[in-house]
Amino acid sequence: MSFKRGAFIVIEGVDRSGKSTQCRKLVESLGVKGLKAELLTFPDRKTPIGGLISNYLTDKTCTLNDKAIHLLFAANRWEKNERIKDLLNNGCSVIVDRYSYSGIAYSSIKKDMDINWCMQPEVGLPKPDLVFLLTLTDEEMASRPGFGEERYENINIQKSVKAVFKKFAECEDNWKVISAADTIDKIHQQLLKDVLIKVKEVETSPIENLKF
Ligand code: Z5A
Ligand code: MG
Repeated sequence: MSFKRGAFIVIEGVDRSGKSTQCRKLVESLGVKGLKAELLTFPDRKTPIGGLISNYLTDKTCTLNDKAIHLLFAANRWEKNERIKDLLNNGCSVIVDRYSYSGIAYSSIKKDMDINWCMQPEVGLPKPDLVFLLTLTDEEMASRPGFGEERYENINIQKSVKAVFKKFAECEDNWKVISAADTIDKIHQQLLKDVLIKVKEVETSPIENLKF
């Protein structure tokens, strides 16, 4: 019997676009269909590096240097490099809630943070087979229940981040833009359909690495 790897799926999008909801539902539905799937979330706040990130996000008085926090977010992904590859190589699909593109988007909108510099620490990480971008119009974004208390949770930052995500979706070959304004179930059915196709499509192809 020939070896079959899992698919590497990422969901990106602005705050409250439903990423975590959709990631959980995908893992659940793949499981129901007898397909192995595991959920990973970035930032992963449970590791020591993730703890520093969580403190930065929740404590707005924390004055960590912009390049330092950028590298911590990237390091938090590198911590999971082997885990992601092991899962994929063991035939388990990996569903990821935010990835390198969030890292690049949220950092590169800051003053004096060059986007090419921001991309470099992500180079060499496993490349997703498919990235879903959940989109909301500015009006829809503003109408979602109030932002929380964390850093970055304001409409101007989210609008700037949305523009970076849009550029990725236009330039990268493996992105699919999905309106996040539909019902949770309708969005899920759309995503699941594409994920099932992707699982079949990549099962015998090598895992690629990110390059920008
Ligand atoms: N960040 C960074 O700077 N650099 C990096 O490298 C990474 C991240 C990886 C924390 O991220 C911050 O870290 C984030 C980017 C930055 N800052 N911001 N903004 P996070 O992932 O921990 O948190 P978040 O994604 O921003 O927020 P969130 O609340 O987890 O959003 P979500 O996952 O997209 O949404 P959700 O939890 O699935 O749903 C939110 C609510 O909407 C919930 O009540 C749902 O039931 C409801 N919902 C979901 N879907 C729908 C639909 N379709 N209709 C109506 N209501 C819905
Ligand atoms: Mg979330």
